[in-house]
Amino acid sequence: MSDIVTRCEDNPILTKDDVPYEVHTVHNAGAVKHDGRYLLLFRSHRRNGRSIIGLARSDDGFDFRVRDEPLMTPSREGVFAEYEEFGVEDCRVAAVEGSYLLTYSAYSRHGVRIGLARTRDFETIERIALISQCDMRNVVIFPERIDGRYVRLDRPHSHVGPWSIWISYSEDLVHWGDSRLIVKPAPYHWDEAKVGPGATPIKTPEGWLNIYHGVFDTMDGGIYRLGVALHDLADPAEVVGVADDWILQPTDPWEVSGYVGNVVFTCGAIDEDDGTVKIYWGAADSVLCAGTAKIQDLVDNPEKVLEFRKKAPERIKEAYTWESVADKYEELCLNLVNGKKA
Ligand code: BMA
Repeated sequence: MSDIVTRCEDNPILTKDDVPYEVHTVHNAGAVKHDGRYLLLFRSHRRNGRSIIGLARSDDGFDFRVRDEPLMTPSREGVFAEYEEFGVEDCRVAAVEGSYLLTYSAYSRHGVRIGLARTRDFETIERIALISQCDMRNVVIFPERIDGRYVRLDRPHSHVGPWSIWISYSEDLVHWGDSRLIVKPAPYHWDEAKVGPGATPIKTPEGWLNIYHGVFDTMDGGIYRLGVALHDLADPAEVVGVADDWILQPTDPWEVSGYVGNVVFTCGAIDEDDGTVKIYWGAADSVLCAGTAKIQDLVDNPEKVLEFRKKAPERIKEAYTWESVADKYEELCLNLVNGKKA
């Protein structure tokens, strides 16, 4: 079976050696087309272990040149200074109503939350608001309002609940609510430990294509892979399908080992008029890679994306519930109290 994503022959397409200022890594990048050029808003660790966001531009989507200065460093002003103290990470970009919305993880001694910024030209960035409390990561805003409201997928960063994809809505981009969990990790599956939104959703005739990341814990640490889900166009809380198989897993040496080994992690993908999509992923939290796929293959190729539609509702239902875990725990405690062996 051939791979659903064709890796770029020149991978990794960006490394720290391409960056004209001092960084230790180049990875997880939001992606968008602006004025006919491809832009990547990538994350870099500095040598102090904290992250900043840089900008790279390209005419063909593969050969990128990095801007002389970083695009975003932790703010020194107002409320943003307090909440970005430990760095800004994993930026996503959505082209909405004539400007570009950037969502990024803001790290501080208070935890991780989401910042929202806006730009028109990728030179001047205006911070708008911190749009979540702690702890939240991986926020992607849909590129258009749906039923009059802005919509986002997000992922609460919780050690109590399952690490799942949620959906939230807003009238004004600042205040978000009506939040609901819509995709859980599936037990004993490649994404059983965590799922989280990846690239900004792509509109297809069959639904919103959500290229997400999933994690499987092994004795050797977590493996980060990419998968696909499809959401109803008119009501994206309605999950039409989640593919059974992953679409990309760490394989190349720079994906398998690096700052954090066995990681492919996406924050952005760009759909083209010819029915393909360019997917960008951070490899081993160290370098940046690109690949292409046919959108139709991702949406419904039955050979490659196993029972894409049929499997999904079942899969979501099958995901373990925390109530059942709590029941088992209670039973165990009662047995111990009653002197029974577990
Ligand atoms: C996640 C985030 C990502 C990172 C991934 C793998 O939790 O921190 O930025 O790429 O882990 O380390």
